[in-house]
Amino acid sequence: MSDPSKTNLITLTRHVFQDQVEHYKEASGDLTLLLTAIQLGCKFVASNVRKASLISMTGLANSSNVQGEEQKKLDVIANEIFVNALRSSNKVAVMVSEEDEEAIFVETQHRGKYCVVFDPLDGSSNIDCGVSIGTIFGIYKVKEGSTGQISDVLRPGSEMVAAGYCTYGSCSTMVMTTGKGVNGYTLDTEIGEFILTHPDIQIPSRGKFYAVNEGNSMYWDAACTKYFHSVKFPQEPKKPYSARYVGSMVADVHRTMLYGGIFCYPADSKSKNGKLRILYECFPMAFLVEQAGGRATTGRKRMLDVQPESIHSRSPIFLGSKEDVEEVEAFYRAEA
Ligand code: P6P
Repeated sequence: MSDPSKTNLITLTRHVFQDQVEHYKEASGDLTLLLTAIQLGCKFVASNVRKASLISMTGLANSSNVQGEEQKKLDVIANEIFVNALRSSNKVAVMVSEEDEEAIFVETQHRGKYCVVFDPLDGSSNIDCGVSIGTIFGIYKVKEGSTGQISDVLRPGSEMVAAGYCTYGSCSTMVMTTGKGVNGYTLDTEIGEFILTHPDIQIPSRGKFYAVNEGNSMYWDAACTKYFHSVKFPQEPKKPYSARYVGSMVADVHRTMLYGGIFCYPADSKSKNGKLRILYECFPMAFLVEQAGGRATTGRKRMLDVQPESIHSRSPIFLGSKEDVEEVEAFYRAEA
């Protein structure tokens, strides 16, 4: 009998379908098909990211997005790839992209029952120097009786039905949840399939790493300043944490998911609501972290309980190992 790991490949599609049959017997299969469209987008982007320098796809697209950020050529390409893949799936009613100022309402003949919020190429400022970047997505089901309107996406993250990210780095790994735990799938570029490589990811209850942009330290509030001081100058016999910060959320969160520790983008005196966007950065990552046994907070409130005011609203976020995040919350309670 040959090695089953080599002859009984569990692809993402097979695994999601198995999950659907086992846990969602009444499911129509629409979410599975939608996730297939997202997979296509990630495979296409992975291919373009890998050869960006070879096909002069690095550099600027001479345009800027709704965030006022200069768009990279790959930002524009990735966004169009995902919008087309989602529309042609016929499973989507509303799309929100980091790259588009307004939500996209899918025309009737292609409309489905899901809403997808996504950042097609997060961390794209790192493209030109080859640092890992990624795609982040979250999925809501339209509300009962709705055919797709803005209120279907301006909802707490706790109402998401699925979320995930795909890293584009030394390998392309899709990490995803449909509400029954978290699994990781690595892209085998030779057969074009995401293969189950990280079943049932569990974040360690405490880590040894902290990830934050220390360049913002002078702007931090008291709770934040005291927390990071506590992990850098701990009382005996505790040892200091190690600093790890890529500046690409998908890379920093992926390390936190696998190794434990804490990833933070706090609010500060120059960014009152922090930098990261609630719908397509904070919520999907918070959903994944909680499903893997971790915790995600704004410092004062469970991240997934936040009610976004607009599709590009921002929030402070601290996520990762449960005990590490609980320590941050204790510092914020003490300063309340
Ligand atoms: P800073 C990338 O631009 C991004 O949106 C996230 O991927 C990343 O975590 C954050 O911004 C980095 O921001 O201010 O530390 O460069």
